[in-house]
This record gives sequence, structure tokens and C-alpha cells, in this order.
Amino acid sequence: MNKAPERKSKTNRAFVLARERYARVGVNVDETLKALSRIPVSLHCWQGDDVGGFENFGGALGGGLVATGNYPGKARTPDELRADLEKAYSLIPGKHRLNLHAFYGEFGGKRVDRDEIAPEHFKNWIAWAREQGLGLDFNPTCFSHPKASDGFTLSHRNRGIRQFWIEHCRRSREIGAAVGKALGNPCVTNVWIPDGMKDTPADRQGPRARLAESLDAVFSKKLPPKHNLDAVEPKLFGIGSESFVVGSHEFYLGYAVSRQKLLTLDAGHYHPTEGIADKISSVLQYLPEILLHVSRGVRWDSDHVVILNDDLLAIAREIVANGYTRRVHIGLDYFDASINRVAAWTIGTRNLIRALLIALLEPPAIKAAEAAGDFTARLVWQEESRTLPFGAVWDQYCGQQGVPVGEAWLTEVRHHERDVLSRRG
Ligand code: RNT
Ligand code: ZN
Repeated sequence: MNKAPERKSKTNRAFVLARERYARVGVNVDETLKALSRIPVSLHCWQGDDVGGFENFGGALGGGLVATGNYPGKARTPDELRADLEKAYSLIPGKHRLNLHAFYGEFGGKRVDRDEIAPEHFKNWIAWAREQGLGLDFNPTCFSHPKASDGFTLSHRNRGIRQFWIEHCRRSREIGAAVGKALGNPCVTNVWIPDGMKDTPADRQGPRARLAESLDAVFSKKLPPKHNLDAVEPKLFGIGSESFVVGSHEFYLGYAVSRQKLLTLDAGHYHPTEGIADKISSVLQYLPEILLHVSRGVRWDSDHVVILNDDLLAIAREIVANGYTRRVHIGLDYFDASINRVAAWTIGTRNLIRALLIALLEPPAIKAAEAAGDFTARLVWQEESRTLPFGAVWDQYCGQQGVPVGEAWLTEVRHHERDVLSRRG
């Protein structure tokens, strides 16, 4: 039932009409689709196994991260995770990236602690990425570990524990650089730590001073930016760190600007009504590049599957309308264990790409009206453009890129579920 060859060649009638409609509002659809195909999205490996990782001593998920649900068939080995990722990539139009966490290394049954990881533990991932034509991004894993069990890592009051995590993060950067070198494009290595407190701290200053010092130690070795780019990720609160997070937004904004690191804006890391779209052009006044963790907060959770809502459209619009597609590295970050995990990746990534498409199809009249001071016309164009026929353009793009059109991809996920996932114990 795979309809790929047929899909590829057809130009559907709805698309022809849509292209004409867009031409009338000054948008060249063919150019738009070319531009869209050049924007990579970094899929987060951790949706595939509920942020479990492949260490041989790990333990439960920690650091305030919680994956709820028990949908059957989660990946238990690197090969299973890669098989699931291949299925997801085959349903997502365009060429993309994979975002790996350190505890997804392949340690050959040995106990390799976090301060011992090295590029060799990722050689299969690198070989696979090269074969699949994917870029790779990386993250130190500063959670789900006995030395993070009291909720502190790089800002810990104990020097030895700080040193352990500094070493882990240093090694992660080296792995990032090795990956970037091997694949010929920069790896973004993103540092997120869970450090914080459930209840009101007596000392907010000490942990922050220690964190700044630890980060400087982590970043003390210069690595070529063509291989590795460093990013730091703030958060407002987490489960178990409701009252205090050491690496808050202001902390990392100051850190990133003063050290010229990438700042990571995670859509789920702010107050419930606070979006990240408006932050993009603010922080890019002072930073050359940033990383996004596109996610969706729902009440206490910051990691629901990304849907095509106003927040997502606003993020995509800010990237595209400001010409930031090269300065904003786009990653995803969510984990839902209550639905098919391959579908979760596919839903979120297709939505992100769809939002970028809608942004690329924005009629120039919106900006022109604003430049002319005509806010009435701006609002008219903004609202009328919501119902322009982007759906037909999206279908055409999927067909062109050789991936299923519309909900047809679910059938392929069901087959994967029947043939692969359901055979896992
Ligand atoms: C946690 C951060 C972080 C993690 C991943 C697993 O709140 O968003 O990015 O989700 O590193
Ligand atoms: Zn994140």
C-alpha cells in the first residue's frame, strides 16, 4: 500500500489553483518550497524511548523530567531506536538532523560513567547519520544519575560532584566536535541541568555563582565553531524545582551574551502564557545564533507533542519573516509515552515544517502595510491570509519530497507497529 512513486510525480489540481492564488498576493510558491527544503529540523532522539538512554546502570528518569503513558513498543536498544527514527524520517518531508543525548551512547555492555564518555561510544550513531544524510546535535545528560539525585549538578555545593559534571560536559563538547567534524557540519551541543529546589531557598546566590564558574570551566577549551557550537538552556521551573531553578532565563541570557554562547529557548520553559516567539528577535540583537527547543507546555508539563497552534505559527513566523533561518537552529523537545512514539515524532515535526511553510507563504502586503503606517490594512491582510490555501501547497510539498500526503502516513506507522513495535517484549 505504499503510494510513494505515484505521489512523487503528480501535481494536484488544488495545488495549481493554490499557486495561482498565492501569485496574486505576491508569493512565489516554487521559491517557497525550495526555501523550505533548506531548513533542517533536529529531531530529539529521546521521544523514542521516554528519555531512557542506553546506559547499563542508569536507573529511573530524573531531573524533574517525567514521561507519562505506557504505550507499547518503545525502543530498547540503539538499533531499535534507529529503526524507529528511520520510519519517522521517511514520513517527514526534507533532510533533517538528530539530536542525541549523552546517555544514548553505545557502551558495549560496559559500565562507562558519564565522566568517561568519548567519541568512540557514538561511532555507530555517526556512521548511521552519515548513511542517512542526517546532521547530529548533542547534549550532556546531567540527570538520571546517582550524582544528580539530590537535584544539583554543575551548581552542587560539593566540589567533587561539580567536577564530575564539568568533566561530563567537557567530554560532551568534545564528542560534539568529533561528530561535527565527521559529518562536515557543526553540531550544537546544548547544556541543560536540572539544578533547583522544590521550596524557597535561603541562598539563591551561591548556586548561581557556582554554576557560572562551572560553566566557564566547561567551556574553557576553545573548539572550532565549524565543528561544535555551545548552547545553554534556561528554565523557569520543573517538577521538584518549583521554587527555584539555578539556571533561570536571566541567568543564562546574561551568561550567553557575556560569553557569546547560543541561548536555547525552550517553548515549555516559561510562564504558561509566555511564548518564545517574541524573544527571538530580542536575543538575536546580542547573540549571533540561538537554538530552539520547540515544545508545548500544558499546565504542569512542558513537553507535550507539538501541534499547529498559534504559538508554533508565531515562532515559525519570527524565524522566517526576520530572515533568521541560518541563525536559529531548530530542535524539538517533547516526550509523550501515551501514543505511538513514531507518530509523536512525525506529528510534531510535520507540524513544525508546516508552520515554517505557512510563514514562508506570508503575503508581503502585511509588512508593506505596516511600513506604510496602515495598521488597518495590516490587520486585514493578517486575518485574510489565515485562510489562504496553504494545505494544498503542503500536500504538494510532501508529494514532491516523496513522503505520504495528509493522514496517509498513519497507515505506514500502523504497519511499523504491527511488524516491528508489537514484537518488542
Ligand atoms: C528539560 C529540558 C531539556 C530536556 C532534554 C531531555 O526541561 O527541556 O532540554 O528536555 O535535554
Ligand atoms: Zn528543552
